[in-house]
Amino acid sequence: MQHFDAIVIGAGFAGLRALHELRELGLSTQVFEAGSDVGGTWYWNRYPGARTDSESWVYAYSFSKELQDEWSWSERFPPQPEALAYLRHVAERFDMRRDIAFDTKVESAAWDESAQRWTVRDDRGGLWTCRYLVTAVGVLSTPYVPPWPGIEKFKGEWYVTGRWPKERVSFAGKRVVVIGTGATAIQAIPIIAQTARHLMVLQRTPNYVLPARNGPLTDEERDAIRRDYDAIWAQAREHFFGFAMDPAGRTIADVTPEEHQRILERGWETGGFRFIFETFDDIFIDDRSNEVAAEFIRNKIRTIVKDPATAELLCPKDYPLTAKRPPLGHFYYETFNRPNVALVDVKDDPITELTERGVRTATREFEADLIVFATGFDAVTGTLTKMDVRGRGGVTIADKWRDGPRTHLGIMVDGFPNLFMVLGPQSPFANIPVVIDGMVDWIGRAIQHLRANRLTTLEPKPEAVEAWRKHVDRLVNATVLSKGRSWFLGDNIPGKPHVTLFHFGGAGVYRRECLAEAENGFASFFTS
Ligand code: FAD
Ligand code: NA7
Repeated sequence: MQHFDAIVIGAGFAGLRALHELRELGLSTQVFEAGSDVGGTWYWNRYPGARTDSESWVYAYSFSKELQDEWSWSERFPPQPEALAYLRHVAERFDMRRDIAFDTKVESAAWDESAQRWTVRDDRGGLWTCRYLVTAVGVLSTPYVPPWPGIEKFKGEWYVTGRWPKERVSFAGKRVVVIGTGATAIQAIPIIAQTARHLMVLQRTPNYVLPARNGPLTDEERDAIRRDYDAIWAQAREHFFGFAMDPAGRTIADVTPEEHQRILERGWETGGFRFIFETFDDIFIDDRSNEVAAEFIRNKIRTIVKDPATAELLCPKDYPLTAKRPPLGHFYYETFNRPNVALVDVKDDPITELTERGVRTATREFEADLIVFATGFDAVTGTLTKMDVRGRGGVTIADKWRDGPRTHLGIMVDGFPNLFMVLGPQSPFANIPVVIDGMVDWIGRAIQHLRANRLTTLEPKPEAVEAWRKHVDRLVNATVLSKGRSWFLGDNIPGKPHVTLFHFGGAGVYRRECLAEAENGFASFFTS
């Protein structure tokens, strides 16, 4: 049984960042990755149209000036192959592959009380031990497909977006059914529509889709980004959602209704999340402001989509803007003006089964040659609870979190010493590279603290975990976010507890909360 100072599970954005940090501390580190390459999200999500919704210049690492200087993004919102190429470049640039075991899934990890170590078992028969276990398993890494009966009867092709094959999938001449209208489907639908004979979109809940306004970056823009990287990162670290944007500096109440429309129009044309963050600062905390922005979007849908019945179906009406994560569209609404595309509302006529010919709802059957399941993920907790992770006394993390996750800082769990989660539940909902950077930095500090003080274990006190739960609840309740049904509240999966899975207090605030813990000598933690 080989021993490492640290084992990292996952070789996506978080796992690579963690490996870099642990190496800098001089720790022997082994990474296990279920996929055949680095990339995580960008390795698995190869569906047509997949690309980031974060602007490229902040969807990157900030730990190396040289890396920043040598990498050039081609577009404002890079496509999946480019995001994957970036992570491959990082792995090679920092000679990371030698410490990563690919095609190796960690099945279990158990805290060994007597040895004060973790024992880790993989699916190839490997058994390992480590002092520090770092999970970097992703918040959107376990796809969810509702358990409809009948898939084995279906005679056509079918694909799950989060497990898209490496081989090219052709839609040409086919009758395609897409199930779902979340961020993933909204990226895929316009591309599939270009070649499918017919595309049927089965929608349960419409989304507020913001236009991405994607485009290539010019050489001048790229030079400017490189020149300004320090300022860009300083801005992103402070921004509530980790983007390089300044607050709008105004609320809806500050200006006239005519001004509302002018400002929102400018935000709409600028594209991306700037529609929300550079228009009015109270969109996601004030119902009235939210409704002004929401109605603006509904009116845009009614203007873009020519068939009035389809337009009304596409208009979200029973939850506020941002109460579901707003997707970015690349001519999404325009796609419904194509003669080969149809939208069907399955809210009151739910899908019941898959048949030999296609998809059946309570009252209808939709024939298909190809079905795309864009039905989301068992988000945030799913990947961790499906692994057999056992802390003190053999308690599994799935049991510990039966009524919802319990963590301190979204990084550590009481009863699970030296288990460090990058992007654990109750960590910030924000542009993820910014969050990962702060979390991994904190993990590095915690391990340094242990080593400098000749300590072996770190584990949060139960009262700190309870206080963090109350804190994240308070934060979400101060926003409009709790007024919808969303995967970030566990609502997308029947039976999953309805609890907030994220910290909605802002990326900058969170970073300071973490730093305060470190500077306070880790007072909320037991050490031994
Ligand atoms: P992942 O990239 O999910 O990597 C986790 C890795 O862990 C996977 O490779 C998985 O195979 C591996 N793993 C899991 N369990 C095990 C196990 N038991 N054993 C071994 N390996 C295991 N975020 C943004 O901030 N901006 C965006 O624009 C954005 N766009 C997105 C678009 C899509 C389509 C999706 C699905 C997500 C998007 N996200 C975005 C969120 C995205 O997941 C993160 O930005 C980021 O990629 C997460 O990195 P990660 O390393 O934490 O997790
Ligand atoms: P989402 O946003 O969870 O979207 C899943 C979609 O699938 C959504 O439209 C769901 O409708 C739909 N869905 C799920 N279950 C059903 C059933 N039973 N019947 C009909 N429709 C269903 O996942 P995505 O992959 O699109 O996006 C997740 C994140 O990945 C995204 O925010 C980005 O960060 C990347 P619902 O809304 O639940 O009614």
